[in-house]
Amino acid sequence: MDQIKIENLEVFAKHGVFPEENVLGQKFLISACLHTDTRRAGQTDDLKESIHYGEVCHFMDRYMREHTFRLIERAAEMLAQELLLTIPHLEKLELEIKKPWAPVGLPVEYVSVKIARQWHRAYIALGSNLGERKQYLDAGVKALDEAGGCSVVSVSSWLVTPPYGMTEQPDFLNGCLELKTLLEPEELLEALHRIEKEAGRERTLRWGPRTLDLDIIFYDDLVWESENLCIPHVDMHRRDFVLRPLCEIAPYKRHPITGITVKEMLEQVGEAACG
Ligand code: PH2
Ligand code: MG
Ligand code: MG
Repeated sequence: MDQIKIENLEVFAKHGVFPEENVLGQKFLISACLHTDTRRAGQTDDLKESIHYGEVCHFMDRYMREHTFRLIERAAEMLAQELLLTIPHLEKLELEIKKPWAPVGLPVEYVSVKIARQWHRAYIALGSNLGERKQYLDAGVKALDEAGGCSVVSVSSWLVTPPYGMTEQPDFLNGCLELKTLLEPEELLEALHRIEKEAGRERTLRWGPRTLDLDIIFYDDLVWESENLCIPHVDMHRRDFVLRPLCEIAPYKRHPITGITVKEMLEQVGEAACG
């Protein structure tokens, strides 16, 4: 991806662990590397197709002056998040905050913190087979779109599917959505659990009936396994009720381990079902 760079923007602000720093203030130098596709702007000569670096400078200056944090880690974290949420076309950001007058008591050019933060793309499968199924799924989409650092990009249609696995339970309503998120996988899982809980989900039977089930299918091209989370979802390639709606919104997305597209996985599941 292309980059737009801002080097050593000078800001006077009051971040610091010592109370004097929060009163007197001092100089900070901010450098940002903005990752964005500049091709459209390059072709059209239209600023709206790119990132206005002047706006970004003023945004950073205002944010740094209007907030006071103890740590430059916190200042960088918060500023990076606000920039990604606010600036259109900004996909990824490297941000360095330097403190040239840091109260170290020794001659030092500066101390700094440098972080990289970015938007991730996740695909989430939704399912419900208790009560007002459509309302639960719609509420799930809304809650995800409103969750901090999350934005729903596209949603499949809702499909009625017979129960898979434990078959003695009501039919499901299933669908999938694409999510833009600043959350890391484990944070995203926590957010999904919170939303399931708010939909009255009670975890009694594994694979039992539920008001709302939200599963991470893909997260970028990440392959990840931990105690409570496996990405890609372990059984997705066998599940018609995941692949059919997912194929509506991401037919050519490839499984990061097998390299097989969603469309191909769906065809394979169909063939297996036909014997
Ligand atoms: N979810 C399960 C188990 N079985 N069957 C269908 N049709 N739809 C589901 O969402 C589903 C299921 C466990 O999460
Ligand atoms: Mg599930
Ligand atoms: Mg689940």
